[in-house]
Amino acid sequence: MPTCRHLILLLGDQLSPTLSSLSGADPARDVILMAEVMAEATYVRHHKLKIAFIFSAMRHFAEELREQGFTVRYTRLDEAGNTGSLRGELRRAAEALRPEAVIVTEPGEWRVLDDMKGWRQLLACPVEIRPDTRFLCSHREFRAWAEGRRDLTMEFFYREMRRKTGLLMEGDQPMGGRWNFDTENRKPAAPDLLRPKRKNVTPDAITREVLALVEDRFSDHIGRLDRFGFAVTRRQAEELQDAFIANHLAQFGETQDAMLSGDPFLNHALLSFYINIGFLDPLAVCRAAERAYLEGEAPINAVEGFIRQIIGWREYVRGVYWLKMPDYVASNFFDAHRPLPDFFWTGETDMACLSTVIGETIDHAYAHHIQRLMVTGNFALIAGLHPHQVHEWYLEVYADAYEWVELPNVIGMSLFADGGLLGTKPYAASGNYISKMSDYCSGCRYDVKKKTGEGACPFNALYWDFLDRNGDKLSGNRRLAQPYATWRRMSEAQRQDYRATAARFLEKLDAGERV
Ligand code: FAD
Ligand code: DLZ
Ligand code: SF4
Repeated sequence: MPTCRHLILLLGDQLSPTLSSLSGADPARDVILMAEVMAEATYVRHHKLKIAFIFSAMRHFAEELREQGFTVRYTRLDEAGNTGSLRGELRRAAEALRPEAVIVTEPGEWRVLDDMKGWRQLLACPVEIRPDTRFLCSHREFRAWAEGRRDLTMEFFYREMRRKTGLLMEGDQPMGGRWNFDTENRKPAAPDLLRPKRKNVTPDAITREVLALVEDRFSDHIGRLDRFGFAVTRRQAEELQDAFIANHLAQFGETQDAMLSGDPFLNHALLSFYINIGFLDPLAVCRAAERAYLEGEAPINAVEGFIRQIIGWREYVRGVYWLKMPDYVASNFFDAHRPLPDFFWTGETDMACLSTVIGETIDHAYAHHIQRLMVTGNFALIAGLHPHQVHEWYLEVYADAYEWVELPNVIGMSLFADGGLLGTKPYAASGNYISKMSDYCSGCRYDVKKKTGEGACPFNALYWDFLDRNGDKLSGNRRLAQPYATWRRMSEAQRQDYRATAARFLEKLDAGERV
């Protein structure tokens, strides 16, 4: 005789009361299964903060469900008998509870979905995989949008999402008369002592227990736990959302692309962690931002820019991921093979931009978009680092990283390893961009103004060397016509100088010398 009707498996990034697998759930007849498992914590070696955040959020969410009357079967990582994998825990629970059916919401990673498809054979009952309705755009809708298009320009997808949601719309026209206010969002920033400080959530007893567990079991993973300040309940995440809208949204646009030493967060939302695990509903976050605009509390450039990231980029990269997987993960358009340098794990490099961004990543499991794209990503691109190693690094070190969102951002947007499916040109830049958008260069051993030779900023020679090395693949790209024209106008001696400077730098890098 079955001892429960449905066994509902919730994953660590499925902590939403509105989750499709919970729809129709009956506390009297159904059992919810949640499991902390080694396989999920180590398939890449996640940052300690990320593991602690997810485990604590899972434990708090299980409590919330119990308060609603649900029976939650929760496996802790250190519990005796923990099989170490999702399928193992599901089988153990199914053998004990003999459900009529297992219900799950589709996962955010292809590898888990692939495994799930074999669960029917594993269990003595049917497995129902429901769509993840927390996204605005279903797989079917995205496929229909993408079908027959020569290029998948995000901007056009974004306009569809604006129309679909009605966000910042007046009838069928965009509020403010334009769809996109990005030209107003590219300013550098100055230190601002009056910028409101971020609220850290003080760890409670549940989190403290998790922190001790993570320190004990994952001591060799990257990161430190002493600054743990993540929200671990939905209520806490909502408070952080409200604080962002009240204190930072108005300035979000103008400092969006800026980078400042000692101010890793600027006016960014720091909400991706909570949106991605399901504590915050993306549409509700956007509606709250829209309200701030309508009430005159934040300007259109900030609010439009913020909403575009969520209903535009976030939905779009998910669409691309499911459209292109499983082959997408092996993309390597430039045939880049250089291994990831050790300093990606320690921040120990003389390049101040990289040591700052990697150091902040180690401290917070966070870096903002331009740091990820134009510092670490740009370096990986122009130094020819292997896309798969770069992808795994991003998946490990950021607390908001799940493959559906991380992979297209890394493989597509940052490394152009998909050959231009997601972006129209690679985001390659010399030191000049970093110098313009940050204060990093003033504290650097290298000279950003020096183009070649000893002491020159490595980004300068690597940038030209990258264009030169990949001329056969890129010189026909209309958006790169100007840099290629500049390269051709240089004297052969100058071009050789760039090539030689880049080669010397890459030799040192390959030899494991400090750079
Ligand atoms: P804000 O800059 O304040 O933006 C607001 C929200 O918009 C974010 O919370 C996020 O939900 C959404 N958003 C913004 N940009 C993107 C984007 N490009 N793709 C998807 N959503 C976006 N984002 C992740 O959530 N997980 C990742 O693993 C991840 N990896 C990235 C790797 C690279 C190389 C790059 C260039 C970007 C990556 N991003 C990733 C996108 C973006 O950098 C983060 O979403 C953002 O930095 C999160 O911080 P925030 O909440 O302060 O965002
Ligand atoms: C990231 C993560 C980690 C570190 N640990 C767990 C876990 O122990 N149990 C779990 O259910 N989920 C975990 N997750 C999140 C999953 O890896 C995530 O659900 C899949 O990658 C699909 O997005
Ligand atoms: Fe980075 Fe070059 Fe500036 Fe140094 S000089 S911080 S390496 S961009």
